[in-house]
Amino acid sequence: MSENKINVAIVMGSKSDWETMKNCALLLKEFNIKSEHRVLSAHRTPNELMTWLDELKQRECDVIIAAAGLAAHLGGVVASHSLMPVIGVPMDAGSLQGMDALLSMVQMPPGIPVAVMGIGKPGAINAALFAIQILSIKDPSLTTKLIAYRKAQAEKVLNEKLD
Ligand code: RP5
Repeated sequence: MSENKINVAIVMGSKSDWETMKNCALLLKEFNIKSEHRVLSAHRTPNELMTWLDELKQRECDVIIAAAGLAAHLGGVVASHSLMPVIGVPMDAGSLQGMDALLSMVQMPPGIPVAVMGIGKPGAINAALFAIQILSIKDPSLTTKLIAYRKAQAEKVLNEKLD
């Protein structure tokens, strides 16, 4: 196994996406997942993106989470250059409230899949959970943690007090 192995890599198109994607990184941390996050853009830094993807292959990364707004090509470009499962998170970054990014990400041509989550924070949280569920196929300790997470979530809903 590679010395620098990570399980999940988060890439986002701009620093302005970080406020939303922090929710994803925090959840991965809560589950003790080895991860890293980078700002790299399919449009603004295409060469550096390719170099980083090559590094991820060497480091035997398992899953990539790609977040971008506007004409969001990041998830698709990452998926086209790798065989790692790619989870896309559309960012609410412009006048179309993320619908532009959602459609850009989800309408992939057949042959290059991207697993697209919802727009913004809910998508960021679900991207982390989906990545953990993928990793749990080979790591039963993560399944145990996911069961506990869902139990805590259900208890919170059931104990909700209304005014
Ligand atoms: C996308 O453009 C980024 O992912 C971001 O969501 C959006 C706006 O980027 P900035 O102009 O804030 O850098 O590429």
